Amino acid sequence: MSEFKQVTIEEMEAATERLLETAARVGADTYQVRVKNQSPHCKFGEQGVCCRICTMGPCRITPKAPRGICGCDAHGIVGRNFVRFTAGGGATHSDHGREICFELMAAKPEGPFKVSDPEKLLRIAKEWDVETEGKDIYDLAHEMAELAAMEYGKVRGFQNWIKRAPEHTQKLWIDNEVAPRAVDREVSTCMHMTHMGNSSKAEALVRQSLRMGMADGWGGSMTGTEFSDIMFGTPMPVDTEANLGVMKEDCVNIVMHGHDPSLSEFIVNLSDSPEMLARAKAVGAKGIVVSGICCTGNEITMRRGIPMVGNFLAQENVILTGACEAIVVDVQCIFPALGPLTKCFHTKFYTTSKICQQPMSEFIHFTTDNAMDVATQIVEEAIDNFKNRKKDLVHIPQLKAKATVGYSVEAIVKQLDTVTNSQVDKTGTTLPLIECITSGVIRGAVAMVGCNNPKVRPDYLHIELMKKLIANDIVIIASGCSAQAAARAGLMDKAAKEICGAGLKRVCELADIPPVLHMGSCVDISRMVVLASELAKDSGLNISQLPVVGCAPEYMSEKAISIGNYVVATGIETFLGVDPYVSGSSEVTEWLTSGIRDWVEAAYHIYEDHDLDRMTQGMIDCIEEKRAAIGI
Ligand code: MSK
Repeated sequence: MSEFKQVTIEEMEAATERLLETAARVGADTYQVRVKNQSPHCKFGEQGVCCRICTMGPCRITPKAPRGICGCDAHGIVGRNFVRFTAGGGATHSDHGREICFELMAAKPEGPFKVSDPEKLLRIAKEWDVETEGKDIYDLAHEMAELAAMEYGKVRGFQNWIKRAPEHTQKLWIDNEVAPRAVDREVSTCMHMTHMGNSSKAEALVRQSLRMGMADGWGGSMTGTEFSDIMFGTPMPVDTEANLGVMKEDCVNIVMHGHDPSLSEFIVNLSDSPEMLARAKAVGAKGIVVSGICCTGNEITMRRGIPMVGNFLAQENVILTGACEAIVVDVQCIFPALGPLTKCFHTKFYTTSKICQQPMSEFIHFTTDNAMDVATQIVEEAIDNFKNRKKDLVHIPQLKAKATVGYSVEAIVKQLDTVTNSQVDKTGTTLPLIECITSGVIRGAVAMVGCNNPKVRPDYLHIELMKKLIANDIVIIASGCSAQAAARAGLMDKAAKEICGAGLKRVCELADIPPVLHMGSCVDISRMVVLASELAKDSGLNISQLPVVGCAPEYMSEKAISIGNYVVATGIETFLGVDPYVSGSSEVTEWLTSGIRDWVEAAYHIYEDHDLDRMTQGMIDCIEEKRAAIGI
């Protein structure tokens, strides 16, 4: 085992400073400048008390004007804004899942869309009571994709996936009206409830925001995850690297950004082909490096070991290296700044989805009919662009960390089978992990998720919280940009066991895992709630009794709040490092941080001051309280 080499926040910040010098040289606009231009932020917006749902306003709540023109108070305005924020996130994740269904409908044995994990397809068909006997695997895939797409608009009943939860949890959801109906219906209900002249009662609005989140996590996101696995393979552990240093000065660099795994899979395949490598050599490059940002990056690293060049707030940095031949985006989390920024360099900026069309980009519509043509055009044009580099602008910070990624639920279960020393056969269950937790070798688990955000020192909370938690024998499962922060810092290197407490270090050694497990992209937080459900079912406990908490310390997106709502509604205490614009209503804040516990046995903990020590202690205390409550 190699010696552990951490990459520190200070090193990453110094690398960014150096890249900002290039930005200044070429007159490029960057988010750091725009943050200054936008500061201080609007206080009404920050508190969530600005309403522009009708044209009588906009209305803003102040001590002198405690109600909007329609008479709505701060609680109604904040609650409505919170519901709409969630609907934005839930719709976004779910539409991603729907797109995956359409792609699976187009799968055929000769490709390019194929069934890569037939076992998972059969397993899900059985779960959904679909007859599999004697069916061709592609006929079954098409049938299942059709059924999954129909879930978005089903007229009656709840999302199919909720049957995966323990019965106790399902009952709580149904009894408290947070069980998700059709995905599209929940989005419509959110918009309808919050139209002028409808709901203004905090309790009702918070309840719908949870149900909306549930339609995401136990609906659209779970479909996105599971059907992506069927098409592209269920992730298993694979070694890779992370940080800006994965780009290579003597190679063609193609950076994939966004969330959809499809186009990036084809680009990865093509960039390895002898024809493309020969083309790259012909223009003077030694090879082709494909790397990823945000969740497209997470998808291709989990399945293919493709390196992670950065996360959300690093997207401008990759262009500032001057060595990026093409940045290819699909959907979500794409800065509109990329168009003008790429024009300061030779970088080609491709948008590929009708959902994400941006000025100053080259739009090539990626569909199931032209998948390989689009991938080929992009890779060829990126290679040909190598010769257009402005050599005096090229600077790739030499920061890089090793990582082992690919911890789907299936992979975690398989890997931990090696840890048990029991005589009873526990293979294929979460019981070995439960043993580690009940014996106290591992105190508990934290699901670290979400974006980074300039309101918080970027990646500082992600990385420092994880370091403190693993030092306290708490294992981390991570996804989204949080996972990429961990990987860039070296926390997904198996050698990071060196900075763990003795118990977690021992487990890492026995199971041959890093202390921070990469579980995938944002939609893959559905993997985390499935893992929590399996732990509950195997241990006989309720999910809310498990010493497990969720944390999004630096999130910025609507999707993150939708995620927070389904994680908390699943029964997992959830820690936020950024206020979701609810501080303007004591009632909404009270419901979210306490009242909802009566419905779903968990609530939010909001740390507006993003204080590292308080957040760490809050999570440790929560885990220890849960341990004490079940007598372990
Ligand atoms: S990419 S939603 S910045 S985690 Fe999923 Fe990262 Fe947040 Fe986008």
